[in-house]
Amino acid sequence: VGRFKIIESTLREGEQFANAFFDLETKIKIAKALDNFGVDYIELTSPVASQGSYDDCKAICQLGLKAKILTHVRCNMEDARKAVECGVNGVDLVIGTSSFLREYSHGKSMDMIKSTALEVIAYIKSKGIEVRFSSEDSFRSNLVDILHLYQACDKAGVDRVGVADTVGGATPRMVYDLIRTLRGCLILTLETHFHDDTGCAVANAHSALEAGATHVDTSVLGIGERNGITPLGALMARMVVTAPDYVKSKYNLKALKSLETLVADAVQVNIPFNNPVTGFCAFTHKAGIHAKAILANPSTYEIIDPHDFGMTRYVSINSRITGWNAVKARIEQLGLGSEFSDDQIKEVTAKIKQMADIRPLAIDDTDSIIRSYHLDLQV
Ligand code: HCA
Ligand code: CU
Repeated sequence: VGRFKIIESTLREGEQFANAFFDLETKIKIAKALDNFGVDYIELTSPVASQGSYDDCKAICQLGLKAKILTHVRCNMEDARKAVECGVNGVDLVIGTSSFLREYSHGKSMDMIKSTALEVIAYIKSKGIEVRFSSEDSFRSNLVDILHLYQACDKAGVDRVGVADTVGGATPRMVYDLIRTLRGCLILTLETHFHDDTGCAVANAHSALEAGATHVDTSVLGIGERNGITPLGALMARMVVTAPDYVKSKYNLKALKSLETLVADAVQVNIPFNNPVTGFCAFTHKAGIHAKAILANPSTYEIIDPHDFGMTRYVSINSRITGWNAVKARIEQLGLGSEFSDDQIKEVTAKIKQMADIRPLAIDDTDSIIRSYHLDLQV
């Protein structure tokens, strides 16, 4: 599970998000922010899509980023030539292998797919460029078919093969089984791509890594076709718990919030309230029982240390489920700690609860309950 690599696809899969329109300036900002975060690869929209996509791909290749630049094209010679022209470090080839896609999309047989794939791989390798071959809709493809295809690609010197849950229907167990099987057939460098239609994209990525996958595709906030793919931030949250040393040393976790804000603004959405790590309440503790324990030792109710991501925890006292230990902590924050006895804190807590039974309270409301109680103490 340890040493996985990220193929960041905000500028490819993410461009397939309903709201996405990235001009070159925005693409450059996002590419630099991803590079600063420490992703291994940045994947760009196919240069065949439009003239603008072609020009932007070239421009981003010339930025001299640490991350390797990939573009993502259909598995044919024409697309491959365009990709190579742009100066990318690698080309991600994709073709549908499920019967759905063979029948209703490109109409090719498995034999045709294989012979084209081998020709295209040989061409890209001859240019000294990295090449990956992926079968779209892998989980609804015939296992024997894709195994033979991957093995042929492997023999032809492909750098990675890719597995994609294009429709988001796979479960963590299905993922584990398929990745294990491929590893058992000596396919050693395995990229994985999970859509989130059934809410399993992060769990599936984790399961893939457990089974021996080496690369995971992500996008910032998970943006992509339909409801998107494995979100970079949620994967970081998952993996900082699973492999803390690797994740903390490799990725610039403190830059996550600003990266997400950049992309959220670019596509005009908000960071979801319940987003792992960066959602506004991700480190807010409310119930009195929780607050007491959190104040004594944060690990009691936090699996992730907010400071690893440059975030802060917040103990809410603005509700009827608060407790006097939490109120005491707030009183100390207000610099009034030495002026209240424990009994007085319990009394002011009762006042807060009384008020909170009547209406929702904001932090200012509870602060002023504390302050006016404090004033009354002095007369
Ligand atoms: C699509 C293509 C893809 C490709 C994934 C890959 C998918 O938009 O359908 O290259 O591995 O989800 O299958 O994003
Ligand atoms: Cu996809």
